[in-house]
Amino acid sequence: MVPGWHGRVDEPGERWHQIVRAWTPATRGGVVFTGFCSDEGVRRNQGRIGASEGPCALRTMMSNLAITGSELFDAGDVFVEGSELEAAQLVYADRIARCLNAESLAIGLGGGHEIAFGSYLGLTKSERVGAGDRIGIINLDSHLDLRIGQPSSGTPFAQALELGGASTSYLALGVSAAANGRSLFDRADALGAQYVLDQDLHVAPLAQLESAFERVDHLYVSLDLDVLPASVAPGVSAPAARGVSLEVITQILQHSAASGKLRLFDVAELNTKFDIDNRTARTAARLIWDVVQAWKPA
Ligand SMILES: [Mn+2]
Repeated sequence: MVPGWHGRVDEPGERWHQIVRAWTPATRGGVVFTGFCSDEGVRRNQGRIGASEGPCALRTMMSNLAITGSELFDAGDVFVEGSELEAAQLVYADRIARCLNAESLAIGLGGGHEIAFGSYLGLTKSERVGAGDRIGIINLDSHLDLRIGQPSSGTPFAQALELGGASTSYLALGVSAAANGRSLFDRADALGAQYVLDQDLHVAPLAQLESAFERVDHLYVSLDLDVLPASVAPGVSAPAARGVSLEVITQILQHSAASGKLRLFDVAELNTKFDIDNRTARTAARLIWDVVQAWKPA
């Protein structure tokens, strides 16, 4: 049995906890989960601490999910020691790169949204991304996370765009005009980033997604659970007053997973301290299931 996975047994091989296996260097394909147990980015960003327990809560809620046909592997957790966030991001990035080299779908379990820079770094380090390949980042988030300065949960995509330059594009979906200052929108414009506000996402922007998929070779989708309404996802570092409906978020994720270009997906900002009846962890687990179910390899 893989640590962290446990649950109900009716018949053999029906639920995720019954089929998940420990990742080894010989693992090829399938779906690989890697945890990033970090509070440090949220602490630096002055949010509510508690995201480091996220991977554990997500495994618990994923345990009883019904199998989908995909092989599942767990590559364990990476921990931030003290305030050594940058060192942990490098360790995590190496694990992600190894999964991607083996043509698995890598799924990162956060942790604060500082997981995202580690995820992006892993993608750029992987052999799947050749010279000149274009990377598309889609971030479902009520925040732009384009802050500059000391790396935190508010900076990952500014870091990614700085590292990736013209080869990397950024689309943020569900951004709250009420929760991001003017300077952040100005920075998004200066960086050539695209964004859609929460108030404009009544339906999934399928045409915009299609054209985003066409323009890239590799897709990385990041889900900050604070993009969901606080009633659906109360257990986050910075709850959204409005948010985007679960139906729209689900559609965006399924569409991305089915694009044939999705290499990497991560879920960030689950804060177990504020999670009422595991509501947020349960929702996140279901969204991960939706991605695994819809995922098409290249
Ligand atoms: Mn975020």
